[in-house]
Amino acid sequence: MHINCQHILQITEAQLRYEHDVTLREASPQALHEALSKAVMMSISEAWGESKRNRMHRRKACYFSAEYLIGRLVYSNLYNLGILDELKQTFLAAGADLSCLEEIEDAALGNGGLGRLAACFLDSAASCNLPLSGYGLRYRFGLFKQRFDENGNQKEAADDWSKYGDPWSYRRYNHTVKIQFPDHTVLAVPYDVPIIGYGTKNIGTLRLWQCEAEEELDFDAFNAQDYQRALAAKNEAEDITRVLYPNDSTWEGKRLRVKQQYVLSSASLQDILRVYKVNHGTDMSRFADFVAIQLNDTHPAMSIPELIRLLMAEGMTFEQGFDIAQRTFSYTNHTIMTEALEKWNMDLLRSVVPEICDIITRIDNKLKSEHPGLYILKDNTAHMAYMSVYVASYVNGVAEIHSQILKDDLFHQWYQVFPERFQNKTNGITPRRWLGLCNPELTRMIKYRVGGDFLTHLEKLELLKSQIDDDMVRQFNAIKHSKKVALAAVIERCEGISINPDFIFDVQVKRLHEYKRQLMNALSVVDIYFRIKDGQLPDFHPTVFIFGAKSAPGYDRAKTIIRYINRIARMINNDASVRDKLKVVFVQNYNCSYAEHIIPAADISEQISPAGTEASGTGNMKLMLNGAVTLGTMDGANVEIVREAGLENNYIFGASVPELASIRDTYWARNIYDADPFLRRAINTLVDGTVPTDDQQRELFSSLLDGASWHRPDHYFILKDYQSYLETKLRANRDYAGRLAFGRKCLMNVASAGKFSSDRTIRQYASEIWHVEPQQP
Ligand code: 26W
Repeated sequence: MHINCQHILQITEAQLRYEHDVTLREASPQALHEALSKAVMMSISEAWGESKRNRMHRRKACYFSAEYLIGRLVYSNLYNLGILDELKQTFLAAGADLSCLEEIEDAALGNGGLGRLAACFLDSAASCNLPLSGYGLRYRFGLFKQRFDENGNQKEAADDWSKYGDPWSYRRYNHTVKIQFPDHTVLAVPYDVPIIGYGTKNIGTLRLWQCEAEEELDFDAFNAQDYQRALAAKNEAEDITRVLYPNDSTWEGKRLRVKQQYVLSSASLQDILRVYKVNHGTDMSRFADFVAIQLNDTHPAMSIPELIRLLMAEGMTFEQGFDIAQRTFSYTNHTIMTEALEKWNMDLLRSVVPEICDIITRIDNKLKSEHPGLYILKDNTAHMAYMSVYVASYVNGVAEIHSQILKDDLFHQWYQVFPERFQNKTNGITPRRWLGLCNPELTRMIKYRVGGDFLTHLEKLELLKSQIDDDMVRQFNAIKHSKKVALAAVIERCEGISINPDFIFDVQVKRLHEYKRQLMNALSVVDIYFRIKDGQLPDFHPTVFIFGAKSAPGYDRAKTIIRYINRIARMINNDASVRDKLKVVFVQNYNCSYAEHIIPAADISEQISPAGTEASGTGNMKLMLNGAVTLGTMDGANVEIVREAGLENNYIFGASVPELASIRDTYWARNIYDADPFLRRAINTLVDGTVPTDDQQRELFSSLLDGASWHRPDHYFILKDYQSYLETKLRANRDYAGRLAFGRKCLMNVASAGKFSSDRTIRQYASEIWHVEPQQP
């Protein structure tokens, strides 16, 4: 698509004049953002409409997801349009520096991996000209903003991401639909976000639903001066999409969440049915020939009974509706942690969506008559994952090892009955945002060697392998250093901590969860700290350990771990005797935009979950693509990362899935504690006053050594894996001194990252699950 930068500048200036009453030079970042974004929206509108018309009569796929972690859109959209650099020049010449847009807030309409994956998939589908539309919810407040108080506690604040406007969406009130609940009806109003493909005219659509009341104001109540009641319906409706639930991997059976899920399901299906009728007429029997729907985990699983309900309202029988639903839906599982699996109490469900309950009951009856032994309903509880497996055409995990565990373990009985349904789709990431945009320096180096189109043909990275020589390694090392200098400036500005770019940057960034073992990382840092002070690690290469993580606000253990790491950081950073060796930084409010600074600067990527717990991981892929080596376990996508890049170029440690399975019931962490004085000294800092202690740290300590009523000691095998972890970490540290040999390992990782493009993943979904074809715009 050709977009004229001078033209964008002119429209931006006009917008600024009549919407904000300022000149380009006077404009605030927010005003500039709004005006510039609107100018771009105008200039893509024709291509967007054309893309929609192109799709009308063809088979298409819809992605249903409660989360889209799209982050900041302005740079990535300009990047995908191919005008970012030129536009920066054009604006600079006119007196505006677009780097001020770094101040624009992220749209954090997701928690972590699952939400970011959905965003990467949309980028890839648009770039690959695949007919995919996203459906989701437009939360007024996204994932909370995080800061740390003076004691290192996580404090949450509301994320009012659209308070200065949301120029990257159009409100489409004419496509509003009604959602019925027993006691009231609400409106779902769609907001459409363009998904701009890279290097193509094709523009996809993300449609986000916002709940509003049918009647904003009850005038009778207002006249009676009862203002509460006058606004009650408005508030009750808007409450539904008021806030994103900040839970990641722990499930809570909340009423409002049922409502959110039902709105997502019903509004999206009503919309799809409306469009189907426009394009294909009123014969609904061919619905599944034209529409495939992917359920991003079970959060949108109520779509299954809802589609059957809507088809029955059109005159079909239950059996006919079921058949169409079965041919329409597929289901992706993203976690095997049992505490994350959605199980709704039927009384709660019935009080919010009674008709959905009736249909779930009929689905369950059908299942039990066909396959005694399998169930969806048990003990008055609906198991949403089981319903999804039963009705879906295909069920997939998100990395090979994860898909295998689904078959062997979580869905074993189902696999025996429906073996042909089970697939794997190893996750991926969009190389545009996670290399092209965040690391233009490395992108330029690679382009020069493998060709300009590698960001859409990431397998071409392989061509680097035969070219890696000392010159190239030096060039890579220089780029890495420059990205470390840049990150150091960001950290200085945001955290007030200065770090030395000559240190190793060891990075663990991801949601805080016990299974991700940030605590194990922290314990190793404490251990290393004491050993340095004891003079035992004379050759230790100076290292800064960088953490970034949000904890679910109600997850007390995770919050305790954050505070503990902050206490460790304070102790170490204030100890002048290790100043030239060690630094610990826990960045505040880790999000997409922070990731875009941290990831290109990392030397070592920590991916340290116990084998069999992390479904895939996608941060591991982003770090690999930017030339970090992985310090990790044989878990999730790490398995495939080391298969591609070589064991010798990464740092793999810890017990395997079968090893952990075989010790699960007999493992006694305290034996390891008693036998290892170094580990003991590190663990003791939770309780011995080395850093401030408290009841929660004591509880954490005893959860490791004694367990609790609901779990065995050291549930996530920190002590079990510790020794091999520390050894491997120290080996990586020693290897780093050989700057050329280490840089070669980094480059081998870059060159092996081709598989992890989400272009590859989305093409596999398109051909093996959705059966949709790319279409030239
Ligand atoms: C209902 C509470 C809840 C919320 C979110 C339960 C579970 C989730 C998600 C499934 C958590 C999540 O983001 N899972 C991550 O999905 C990524 C994309 O597939 C994987 O790479 C990560 O390994 C997985 O943890």
